[in-house]
Amino acid sequence: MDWPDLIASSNASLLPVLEEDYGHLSRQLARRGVDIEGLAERAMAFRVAVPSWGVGTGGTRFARFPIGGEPRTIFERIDDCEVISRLVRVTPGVSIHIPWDRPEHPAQLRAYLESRGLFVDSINSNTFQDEAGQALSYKFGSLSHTEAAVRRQAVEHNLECLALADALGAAAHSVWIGDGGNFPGQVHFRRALDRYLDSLRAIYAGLPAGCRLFIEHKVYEPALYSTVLNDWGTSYYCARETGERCFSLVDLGHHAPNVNIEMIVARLAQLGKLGGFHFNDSKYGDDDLDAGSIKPFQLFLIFNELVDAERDHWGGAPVPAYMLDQSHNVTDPIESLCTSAMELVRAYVHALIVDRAALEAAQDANDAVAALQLLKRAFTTDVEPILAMARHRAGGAVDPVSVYRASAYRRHCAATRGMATRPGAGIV
Ligand SMILES: [Mn+2]
Repeated sequence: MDWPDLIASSNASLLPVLEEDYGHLSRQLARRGVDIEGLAERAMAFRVAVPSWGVGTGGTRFARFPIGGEPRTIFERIDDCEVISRLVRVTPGVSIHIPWDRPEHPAQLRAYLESRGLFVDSINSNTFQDEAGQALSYKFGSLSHTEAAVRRQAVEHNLECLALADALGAAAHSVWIGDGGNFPGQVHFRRALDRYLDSLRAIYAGLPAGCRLFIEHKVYEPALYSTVLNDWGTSYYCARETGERCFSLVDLGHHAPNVNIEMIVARLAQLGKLGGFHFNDSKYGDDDLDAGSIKPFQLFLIFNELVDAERDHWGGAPVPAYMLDQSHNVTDPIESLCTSAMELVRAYVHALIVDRAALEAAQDANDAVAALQLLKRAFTTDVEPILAMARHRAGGAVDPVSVYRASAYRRHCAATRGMATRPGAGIV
């Protein structure tokens, strides 16, 4: 697939109109004291990691509908991640999942990624299902299990992930557990949390230098009554108790409907424990829809807090890691991941054009209408020309989905890879 050629010829036909729109937006923003070139540079520098598990079709509790040409191995998953990176230019990082992506030779995997301009951004452990041949079951929990031997097995799995993080140069290891109860009375809430924390400390003891430990809370599912790490407050407490390189990870879909997630983001940033994100979107209880597809204003408000927190150096914490975590049931995963990454850049640029001095003045004057207007003014500005120009300047596509469709990449993969038979869903 000659991507540079496909991208160049598509861009050439779109550039005249893009330049006109970019010039118009440039004058519009200049009147507001905003330099469009600075925004284009920030858009080009934005980074979000794509999940290796997201390039295959996901599924629901009911069914999975595979498409032809899905990746069968970690190497084919990386090939698909490379396509996304070539088109949108903001996704060189790949989040991998163990055991689904367990490499036989880590050095070989690392070289394969590097030769494509990619790298492993984070490792994700899996103790929410049983692996073939596994000695003990996680049916009733893993890191918080009532039996010490099961907890030890789950800790050992995470230590294996940390060794891989070290070998692959990953900057973070993310832990999400499915532990919890399905019925009132099933789980002793306080003891289960104590056991989880003990296990977390054992994992933290094996954390390689330069690597951060992320813990991901989730209000429910697969446990449907109570979850051990259920909310951001519990996550903050556990991260603080575990150590200075342990941080809370916010998965946007892991909260109850109507929860003020932007406020959670502000709290964690203020407390110096915001580790990163799993971006996606949600309407009801589903937690893996495409980022920005349901609640774009919420996504903007989250980035508004992030841009603001960056000015205060994240409360002393390292720069948060941005990752996508989605399940693609009815779309081509490559198209979903491309458009989702672009939606994040859009929310970021929208947040960058908020007039922060005016917003603070409105806040100090208790002028609610002015404050909201300032946010809406940024949010309703069509910044697409900035995003498209940034992609073009970085060597990506002005219109990534069109280039992808014109490439017939999936049809090519269907011919070489066939129909995937991978079981299970991609819901994490
Ligand atoms: Mn997640």
